[in-house]
Amino acid sequence: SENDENSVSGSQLFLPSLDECRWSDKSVYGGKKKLRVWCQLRNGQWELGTVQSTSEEECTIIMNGKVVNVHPEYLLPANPDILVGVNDLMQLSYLNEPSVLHNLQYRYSQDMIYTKAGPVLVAINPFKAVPYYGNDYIEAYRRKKMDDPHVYAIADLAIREMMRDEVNQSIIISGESGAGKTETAKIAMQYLAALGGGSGIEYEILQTNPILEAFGNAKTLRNDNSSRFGKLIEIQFSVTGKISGANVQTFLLEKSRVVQCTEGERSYHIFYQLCAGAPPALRGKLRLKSANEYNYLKQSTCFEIDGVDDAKNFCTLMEALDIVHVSKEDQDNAFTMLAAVLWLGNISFQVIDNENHVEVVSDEALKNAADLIGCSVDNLVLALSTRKIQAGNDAIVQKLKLPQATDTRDALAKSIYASLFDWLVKQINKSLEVGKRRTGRSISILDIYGFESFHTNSFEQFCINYANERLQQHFNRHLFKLEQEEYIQDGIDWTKVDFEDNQHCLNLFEKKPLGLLSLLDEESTFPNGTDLTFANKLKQHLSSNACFKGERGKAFGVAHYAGEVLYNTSGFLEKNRDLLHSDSIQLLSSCRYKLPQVFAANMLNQSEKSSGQLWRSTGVDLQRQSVATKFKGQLFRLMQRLESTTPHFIRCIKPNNMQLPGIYEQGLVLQQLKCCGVLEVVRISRSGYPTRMTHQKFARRYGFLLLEDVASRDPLSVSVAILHQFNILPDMYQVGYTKLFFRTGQIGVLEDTRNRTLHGILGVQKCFRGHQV
Ligand code: AOV
Ligand code: MG
Repeated sequence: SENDENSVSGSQLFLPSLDECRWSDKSVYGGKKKLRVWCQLRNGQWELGTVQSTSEEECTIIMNGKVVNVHPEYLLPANPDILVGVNDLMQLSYLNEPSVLHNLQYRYSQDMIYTKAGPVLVAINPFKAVPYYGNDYIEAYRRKKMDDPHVYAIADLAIREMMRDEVNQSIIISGESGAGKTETAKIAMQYLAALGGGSGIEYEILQTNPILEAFGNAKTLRNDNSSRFGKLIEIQFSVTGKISGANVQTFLLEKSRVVQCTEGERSYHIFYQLCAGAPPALRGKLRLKSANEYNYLKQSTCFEIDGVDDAKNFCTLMEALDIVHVSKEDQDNAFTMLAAVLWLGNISFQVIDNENHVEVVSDEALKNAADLIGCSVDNLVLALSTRKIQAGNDAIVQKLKLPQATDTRDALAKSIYASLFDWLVKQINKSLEVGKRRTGRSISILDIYGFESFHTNSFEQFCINYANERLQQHFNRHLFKLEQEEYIQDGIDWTKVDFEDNQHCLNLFEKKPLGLLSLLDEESTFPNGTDLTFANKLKQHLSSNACFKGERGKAFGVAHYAGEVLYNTSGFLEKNRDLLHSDSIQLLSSCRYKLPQVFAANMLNQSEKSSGQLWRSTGVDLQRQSVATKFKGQLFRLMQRLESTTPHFIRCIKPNNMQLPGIYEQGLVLQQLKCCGVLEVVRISRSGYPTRMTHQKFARRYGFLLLEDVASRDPLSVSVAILHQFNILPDMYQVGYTKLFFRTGQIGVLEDTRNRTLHGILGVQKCFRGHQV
């Protein structure tokens, strides 16, 4: 019934989802004058206006002092003044898009960056220091002296519910790149550390942030400190509510950044920190040069970030590593691996015949790389320029061509870096671990990449958006469940509440054998599979799926809950295979240093463990689980863990793309509200009954509007009389045991009448007084 006969398209595209009151519906609006309305301009922006007169076809509005005639389709009711800037969007009588946008904008202009949307906390990035953090505020929220929405309030609720129910909690933070997820996660950790602190382990937990950010964050075009991995940190508490330990789990680090980097972006912070901040002895040992002398770093001309001191951050990092008990020796080992990666990138090849076969150029880079990973120059040369192929019982050594050699070098660099990252996380976990007991007293904070839709979307976006699709389902299910519980308690019919499920889209990804992931894996195993044959296969098998759209060439579209995204399959197969030649692994395992050996052992171990769902590739390339399958497994385990927790949701919003304070772009905010599902919550509650009022309160508030005398009657029958007199349609409310439940907007109409009647009464009184004088 969302389809209105009158509905038009074009600029009205997103109207039907939230206009809980049809403007053209005379029973609600007919003939009402002086009403405040939102009027949509041609550029999509909304302006506030006042209705002068209405007819079927046209409304006359005063807007910015001018009189304009507008088709009712372009109007939505605005909230009364008293509701401007409410700290919970649920308090709005009208939940339409302009009202929500305006409310958030008003609060943002007052530096009130947090607002509730029912159970969800909306956080708008201030892009400047706001004075709401630190011990005084923590204390205020702990003592409940403060009740404005805040991350602290969410963290506080999580602690209380954890202690009360002995159920694990989770704080799930989502939002676009640069929206403030990582900062928000740190603010939540700050609060938990303050309340649960005492043993000292809280300092260690907080110090994981600079470490993981150094190794897993980078400057991108969207965020100077963009996380290139997903993170779940579980903080465990004792019976008395003190922090006893923690555990960090990471998801899908963006490896490609180690070897390639877009102009204006940087590789991982740690490389620049190391180059700028390593003390002289270390510099000498690692043969370090400045960042702009390394090929992997100089693909972009950006080496520094405004307001960031890489050298100083390197000192901070070393202190943090000390605090989480990574020994000086292991720190040096780790830095050595980083230097090895940088020098690997400077290794070059020389073409030696007309078939493009290569030799490794014997230079400083080759020598340094070999020394740093701890192998002989000869072995490194062999690993980078030849490949062993098994032919029957014989091993043949084949020379590599230029692109293969470059790929081999880059794959080695990427795998060393990714292994180092995993190893580091493991060290951190060892240090934070408190035995294996699950206490039912933990709070997990999830800071994962948000939904992404760019001009061109590749494998990374494909995985990221799949993850968000899973999270969205968790979000829906949970919020929907919450609603239902209250309805059941009050004995009302909740079957009338429905919400949009994204199960179809998840099926498109996960179905076997004909789903996006299965087909991707299948094509990845075919020696002759290419990005184009993959795209064609998708079109061949999935075109009947409503969430799938075949496009020309290598493109395909997916209708995500947050909007349609067009993917380009270029690079999908290679990124999904993520091959590392077994020669490279052998090289690592033959190195004389500890870390390369550990890395090699892990890689071999991984390929053995995954033998169940293996896909095979050519020759002696190592058999491993595909990246997509591995990610899916991780996500499933993540969802299982989250499913057993009481979730608290925070949705971060980026108000502009310039990373500047004070600028609120309506279109951008709206798009995110929709993408990250805030409007969805609003919509869910709209199809439910978000406004609740006890029979008593309702009777007291509106009883005087009744034409009949009800003084002697009980609150319930007074309430019912009010509902009848005001012709509130049966679909619009439900009567519970203790409360009345209303659909959005219904109370707004009653309030309006109440206010006008009150004004009328006051007017009459004034008039009488005039007479008396
Ligand atoms: P993200 O985690 O959501 O992006 P961040 O948490 O890194 O975004 O935030 C980006 C930048 O916004 C930070 O570096 C701060 O400068 C600023 N910022 C965010 N929240 C606040 C706050 N509460 N107060 C002050 N400044 C803030 V990404 O990891 O890119 O998805 O991948
Ligand atoms: Mg982040």
